[in-house]
Amino acid sequence: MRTAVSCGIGMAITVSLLAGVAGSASADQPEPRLSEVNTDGSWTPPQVVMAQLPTQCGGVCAPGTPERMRTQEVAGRWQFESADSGTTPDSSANANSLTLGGDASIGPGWVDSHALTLDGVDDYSYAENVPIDTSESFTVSAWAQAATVPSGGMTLMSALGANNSAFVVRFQPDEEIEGWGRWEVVLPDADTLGATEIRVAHTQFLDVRDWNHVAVVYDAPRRQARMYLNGLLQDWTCSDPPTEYCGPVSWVDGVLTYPAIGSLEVGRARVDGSWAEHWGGSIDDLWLFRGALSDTQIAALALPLSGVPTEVPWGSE
Ligand SMILES: [Ca+2]
Repeated sequence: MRTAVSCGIGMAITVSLLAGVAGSASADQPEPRLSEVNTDGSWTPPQVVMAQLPTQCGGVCAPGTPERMRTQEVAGRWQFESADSGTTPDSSANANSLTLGGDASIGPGWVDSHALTLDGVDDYSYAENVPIDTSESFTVSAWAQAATVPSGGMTLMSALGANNSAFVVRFQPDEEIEGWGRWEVVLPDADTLGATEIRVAHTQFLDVRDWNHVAVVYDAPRRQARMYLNGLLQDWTCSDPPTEYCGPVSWVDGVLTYPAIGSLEVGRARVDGSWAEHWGGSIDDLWLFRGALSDTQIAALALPLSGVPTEVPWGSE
């Protein structure tokens, strides 16, 4: 896990190093410690020191808890570079392969060489379990491109509960402007029919027929859901002097989520008891993380770079 170095720890190590160099000039002094952690004279890089600190506070972190003190782990990453026996591998340590359903296939890609290709009719991909607790902080991220202008809503991914979906990341096309519309995440507050749904929408993106990077962060301690498009939150600030019109913004506070006990679905959602909203086009480099990634980390994920290692991006708060 990559972790930002806090000023406190970083300074402690720096001071210790300087003290060690100075102390080594005297033969009467014991061999200096070169870090605050080791007793054998070896030095541990700051990012490893940080990784050894307690990080677990899950969904009960007090407001304002630094992000580095919360869990940030890669729970799944699917790069869609290959398929074997109807599955495509998970690059994370969980090795949680996605099953390809319908005529889903591996086609031309955006990140590295290939991507998941879906027909928008009955293709999909899924894992039997959602490898994150969606009632605690989590982050999902993927690249998506529609093959054509969609005639209705299309789902990038969803996480099933018993009765509805803990989250659905979807695109809703505009009825008049071709290729336009809004990206949104739908978050019911309970796994019950008729639960209250909170939607976080984002309307600043490239044409849906271009590759767009979509990311959703649920920050449980803050009860905040954030949606990023191409690495950015939507944030239309008020004019100066302020007017009544100050929106929209792509985050919402006061969001409660529940744990998804069903499957992770890629390219479809469960609507009124049936599979619907099939994605027509391509999906690439899908990540799931435990923990709420920072703006900086989301921006890093939104760079379409090849050969990115499967680890938490640098830049936690
Ligand atoms: Ca790929």
